[in-house]
Amino acid sequence: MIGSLFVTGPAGTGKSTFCASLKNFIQLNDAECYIVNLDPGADFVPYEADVDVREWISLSEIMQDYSLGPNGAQIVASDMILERTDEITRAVNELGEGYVVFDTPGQIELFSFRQGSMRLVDDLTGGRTMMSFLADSVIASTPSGFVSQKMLFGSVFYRFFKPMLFVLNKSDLVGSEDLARARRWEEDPDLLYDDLRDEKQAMVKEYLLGVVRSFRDSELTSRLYTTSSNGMSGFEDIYSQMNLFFLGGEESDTAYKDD
Ligand SMILES: Nc1nc2c(ncn2[C@@H]2O[C@H](COP(=O)(O)OP(=O)(O)O)[C@@H](O)[C@H]2O)c(=O)[nH]1
Ligand SMILES: [Mg+2]
Repeated sequence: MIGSLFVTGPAGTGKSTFCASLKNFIQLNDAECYIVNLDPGADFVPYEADVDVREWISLSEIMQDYSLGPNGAQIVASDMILERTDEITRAVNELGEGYVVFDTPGQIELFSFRQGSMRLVDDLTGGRTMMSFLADSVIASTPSGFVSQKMLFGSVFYRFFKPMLFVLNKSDLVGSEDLARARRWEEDPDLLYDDLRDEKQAMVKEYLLGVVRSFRDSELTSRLYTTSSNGMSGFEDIYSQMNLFFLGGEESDTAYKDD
């Protein structure tokens, strides 16, 4: 494995589609890329997985065996992935040389907020990993929506403490001006602060402004990536960050500073 990228984010932000497009993009650039599906609950994924946890874990069997509904079964399935880590790691290690992209469960909490996921990430990759957090471009196009997505990004970042790309996916659904403004918000928390003050006149204002101040003070800002998984745009930036981080060169532009 050259290195890996874990694709996290809330349900429906396009994680699985992003994995498929990133693999296509990397292969079109004459490098090898494999996808590992870590979502046992996926009915359908828009790619042919090179390693698939559904080979070991079946949600419908769990529902039957433990008399659980789909939500309970998803939680049991997450724990079963941990029990099967050795077998899944062996399958990952048998893949050829190249990048490995990990698709994570639809619901963010089943991966990002489960005890044991940090260990899983290191076991599966030997620590050779970057992460990405996919947010929804439409939600992130208002100042308060942007802050809410950024807080989620921050909470995933502080779980894993890996180099992490903040990505607005589905960029095809908003105008280029909205994307440009979101990029400026990421680079300049003072501008986000001003725009937020204009948007929110209500009580929550002080709370949200405090959060933005903390982005600025904690330096939890880096660069915003925008992609359209449907339109296959924005992947050159993601791929070049992966190359920079794993193959050397300049310091890559992630919200991660290791001293
Ligand atoms: N317009 C648009 N739709 C997208 C994009 N990426 C994914 N989708 C759609 O969003 C829905 C959810 O995508 P999926 O990849 O399953 O999301 P996941 O739950 O995060 O894995 C599907 O209907 C996709 O076709 C995108 O970049 N633009
Ligand atoms: Mg998915």
